[in-house]
Amino acid sequence: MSDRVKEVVEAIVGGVRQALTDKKVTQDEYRAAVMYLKETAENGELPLMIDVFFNITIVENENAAHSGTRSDLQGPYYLPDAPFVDGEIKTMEEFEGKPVLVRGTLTDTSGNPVGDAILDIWQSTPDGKYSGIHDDIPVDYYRGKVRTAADGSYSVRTTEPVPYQIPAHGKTGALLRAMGSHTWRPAHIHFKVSKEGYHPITMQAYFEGGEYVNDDCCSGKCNEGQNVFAEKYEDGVRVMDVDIVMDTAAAQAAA
Ligand code: MBD
Ligand code: FE
Repeated sequence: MSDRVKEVVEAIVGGVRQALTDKKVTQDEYRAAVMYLKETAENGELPLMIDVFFNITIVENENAAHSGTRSDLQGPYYLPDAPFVDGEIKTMEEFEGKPVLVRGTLTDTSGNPVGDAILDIWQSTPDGKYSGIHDDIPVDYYRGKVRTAADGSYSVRTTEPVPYQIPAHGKTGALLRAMGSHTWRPAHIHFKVSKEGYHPITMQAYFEGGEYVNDDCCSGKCNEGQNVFAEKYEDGVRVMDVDIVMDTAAAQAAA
């Protein structure tokens, strides 16, 4: 384990030193950057800043090592203790969110159903807040776990998310703007899918044609289109068929 820490940290230090050399970074610039990171941490934004720039690389590592549904950004706002819900994620009525039924089937890479798996789902409020993190929104809103049935199926109702702006007035937003970038992500629903014996999947679902689907501030490519869902309605309710394929843990070991 400590071999792993040594190996990875030495590689990161080497990469950063190389960048500082290449760019001839001065004492003043270096000190300003250290203070910037200090303030970012004091404001609780270090996970956000790190994820904006680096989570995409971890996603690429995962996708190179596994088959099945493509992995995607987790982002800084996952909380493991969301409640199990009975078919419906609690959302706030004041937003009058459009209902959406998220449903699908979980299978393994051979097409067999994967029952009794847990889908842990989370999304932001329409004004870009995550429960349990921002503004004292109770943690049982906009988050919920469901279990797949024996045939691998699941379904859960929620409300449609809208394009999401990362906390724009903090250090991360200011840095992105200083770089000439913006602070928006496409509307998205997060999922973590897990079952013992399978490689867990962290993924997101996006909406076809939605703003920022191809211009995510987190360098995301929105999974190269694979988890982008077209508009489809049943009885006036938008449905998203999010079928998911899990790689086995054995395949992971062999990879
Ligand atoms: C988010 O809500 C998010 O999903 C990601 C990937 C990064 C920052 C905020
Ligand atoms: Fe998010």
